[in-house]
Amino acid sequence: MIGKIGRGFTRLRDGLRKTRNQLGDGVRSIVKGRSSFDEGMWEEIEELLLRSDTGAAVAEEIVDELRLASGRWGKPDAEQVFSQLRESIATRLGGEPVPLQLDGGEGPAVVLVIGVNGAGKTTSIGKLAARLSGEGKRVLVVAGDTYRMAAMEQLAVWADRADVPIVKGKEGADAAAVVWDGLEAGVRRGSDVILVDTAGRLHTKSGLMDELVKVRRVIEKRLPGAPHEVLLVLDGTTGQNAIQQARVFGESLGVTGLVLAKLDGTAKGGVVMAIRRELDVPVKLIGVGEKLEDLQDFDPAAFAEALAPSDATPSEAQE
Ligand SMILES: Nc1nc2c(ncn2[C@@H]2O[C@H](COP(=O)(O)OP(=O)(O)OP(=O)(O)O)[C@@H](O)[C@H]2O)c(=O)[nH]1
Ligand SMILES: [Mg+2]
Repeated sequence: MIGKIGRGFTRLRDGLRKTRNQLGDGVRSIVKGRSSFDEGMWEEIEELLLRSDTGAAVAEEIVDELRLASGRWGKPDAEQVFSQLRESIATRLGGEPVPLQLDGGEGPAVVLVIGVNGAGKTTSIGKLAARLSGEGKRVLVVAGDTYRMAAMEQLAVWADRADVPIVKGKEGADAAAVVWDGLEAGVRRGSDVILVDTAGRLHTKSGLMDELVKVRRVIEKRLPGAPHEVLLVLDGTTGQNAIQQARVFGESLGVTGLVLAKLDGTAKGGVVMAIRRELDVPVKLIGVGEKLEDLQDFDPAAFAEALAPSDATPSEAQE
């Protein structure tokens, strides 16, 4: 896999270690030492897939594909099985990456970032700001989570690290008003991209959805054509629960892309396949760690490849 070998791929592989230990290494140990394909083996593989949160339908389809392919193989061979597994996973993930739409035309591109509390919104914005700024884009972040001082401060720390300006309001200020000011500032400064952070939980009586819908409307009004992206951040460690959240947000807010955060913290990385199957929205970014460089474009082929069993080198064998 020349071309995939690089720093980004190494980080991806490291970040997906838990899922890989379960899936890639798991399949290898199931297949190793067997002299023939038997029912028990398929069941064990299906069980592994289920444990990584692919969902029942995906697990069944993948096992069917493996079973079919096994007709061409003489006897169980871990490498052949994984190679088919990788192909099945990549197919489930939908082939080509879907890039972020960051072309704002005449004005800035606006990216609205939403999700339940603790999903990883602020962290993902910080990482994205650093990356885009590193690519030479003029980035502005807007602290639309006005309910907690700490939330605005957290975004300010990220903005500082990424070396990009931030617009924030007073604690308890109307989020939509702060976002309006943020867009004004972005237009005035000639920003290329405006990243808008939002609250995950409100400390007032109004519902979160109502507030987010209002923020979205303000963006539409201030900049026709915006928001260019509405990114829903999902916590990868919640597995299948993420799908239900995506449905709720998707209905009211016109989500254009998913960010699956914290994949490094879970063996349930198979949930990406379930998401792809159940939802019409593409996964655009994945979070594989807490550092600035740990937010990656989601690439189905690289993701599948990163789940390949580790060579049992002493260091990896110990993990
Ligand atoms: N390991 C790991 N941790 C992450 C990742 N993304 C976010 N986190 C951590 O998850 C926690 C919550 O992240 P935040 O970015 O504050 O989440 P949020 O959605 O902004 O939360 P609220 O503002 O409370 O709604 C923090 O401790 C982050 O460091 C990731 O990709 N990997
Ligand atoms: Mg936050």
